[in-house]
Amino acid sequence: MSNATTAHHDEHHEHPTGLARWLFTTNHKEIGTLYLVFSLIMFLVGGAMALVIRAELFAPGLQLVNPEFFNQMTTMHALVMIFGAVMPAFVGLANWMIPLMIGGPDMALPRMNNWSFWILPFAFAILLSTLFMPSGGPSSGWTLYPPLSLQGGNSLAFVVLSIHLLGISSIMGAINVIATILNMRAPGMTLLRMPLFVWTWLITAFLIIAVMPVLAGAVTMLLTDRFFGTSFFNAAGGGDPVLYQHIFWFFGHPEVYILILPAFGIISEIIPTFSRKRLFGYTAMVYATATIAFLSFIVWAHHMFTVGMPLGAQLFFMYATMVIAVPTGVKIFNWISTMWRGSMTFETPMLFALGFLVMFTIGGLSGLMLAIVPADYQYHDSYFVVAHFHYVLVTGAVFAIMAGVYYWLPKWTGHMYDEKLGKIHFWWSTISVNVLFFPQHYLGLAGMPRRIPDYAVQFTEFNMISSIGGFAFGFAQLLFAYIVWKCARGGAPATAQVWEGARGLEWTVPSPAPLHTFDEPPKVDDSVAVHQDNLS
Ligand code: HEM
Ligand SMILES: [Cu+2]
Repeated sequence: MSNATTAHHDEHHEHPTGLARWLFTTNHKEIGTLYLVFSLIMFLVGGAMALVIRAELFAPGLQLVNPEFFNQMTTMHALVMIFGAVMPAFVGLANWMIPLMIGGPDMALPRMNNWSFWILPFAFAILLSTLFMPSGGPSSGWTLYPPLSLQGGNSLAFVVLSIHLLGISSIMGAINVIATILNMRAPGMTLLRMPLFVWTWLITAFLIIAVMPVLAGAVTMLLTDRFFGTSFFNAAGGGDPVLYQHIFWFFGHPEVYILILPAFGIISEIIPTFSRKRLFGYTAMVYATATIAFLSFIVWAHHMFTVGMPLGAQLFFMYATMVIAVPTGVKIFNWISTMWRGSMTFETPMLFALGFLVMFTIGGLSGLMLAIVPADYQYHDSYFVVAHFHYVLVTGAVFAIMAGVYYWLPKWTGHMYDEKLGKIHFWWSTISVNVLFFPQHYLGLAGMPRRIPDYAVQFTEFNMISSIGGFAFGFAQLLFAYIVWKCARGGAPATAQVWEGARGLEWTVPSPAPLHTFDEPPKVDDSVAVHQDNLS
């Protein structure tokens, strides 16, 4: 295969520098960097909010913040982490890697790409500014359930506006991903030769387009109920607050898969590389991803078993939810089989991928417990739910993002990161994250409710342990920011292939990847295809 990377293109048009370069860029790599840097900042902002929560919960009673502010912190923490940290990180990785992986010169819609990103800082400026308004920020939880969410101040209007902006950004990003994957592949890069990260993103993009408008509809109805006299969710006016929960979770459950499917893709890239084998069961992985995406549309009411729905509905949603464990199990099985008898090494990306494998599975198992209706009557709205979704989102989604950052950082910067610090970061994070979240299972089972600033004294010890873990985990992430910064500044030069076992087009271009790659499409055949079931 010819190395199609050419430097000549860079001279054609002079490239703006400084602020203008970043404001007006249409280059997928620069936009990818913008997304990733933005995501890291939001991760630290959302993390600071989490530490406010954990500091208050260190001991029973009210010490540091008043309950109003505490509720704003739980709400904002979730919104910032979901829409500001995890989703933009995946979009950043998509921008950087999808064109490189499919042998395309850029994203299909570069100007829209610029706009998708630049909406984000404005959306978050609006959202975060509500914290400084007289009525304070949103405090009803990220789910914004009425009637509670309608009982706050006028800042709700700003929250709704910011959610609309975030939705617009996500939908434009998703359109771009789909258009890129369907149109920009190099000749020979058939759909079933695409790396799994590309596949999982293609499917995720359809989920985004399908459900972000549903969220927009739900919050618009909140807006009109609050400001324009409608009664969609107001029983006194003929409406129904449970309707909101149905609409919200029709968005919300697919949303949790938007937050995890690209993570599955990253893990599917890393495990074969460090096992020096091809991915086991490539086609099954593609079908499992599509199956999970389909099922994610028919399980939403497992978030609302306790609202008083018919038994038949409870049974349907319980069994449908459990069925998701089947394709998820296929994935776990295939990752393990990929490692089986491989020549494994344990560099930092692989450590994070293995941490993902073990701890995401713990989150999946607690999810299965929650899916059992009579059990959920006990667990619902308790700290057990908090433990569940942090295992799937922090040790799942966030660990996968970190694995991906360590994996591709040498390709982006041209330098190796500090492996020793990376390993310290992994072990420090892994130990502290379990100290942080594992005790929360017991707190929930023992009856501690979620979203409260104060608790009964018998919960003290486990809350203290959890808070200590929280601060330790938080400081570990400052180390992460330092490692990334240090790697961007310098370090041992990286080769084009970077990792001995790495396969795929992204490893055929030099490190750092030049601004323009694959101006002339590479030729792709089975020898370049990353994974093919019928190959050894
Ligand atoms: C085997 C897979 C899974 C099952 C069976 C499952 C099941 C459940 C159930 C039944 C609940 C509702 C608990 C309650 O409120 O009483 C729940 C909550 C939640 N799950 Fe999962 N889950 C799974 C995977 C995931 C994944 C992959 C993610 C995200 C990456 C996720 C994120 C969440 C979140 C964020 C909540 C809490 C939502 C809220 O109330 O704010 N889950 N899960
Ligand atoms: Cu769900």
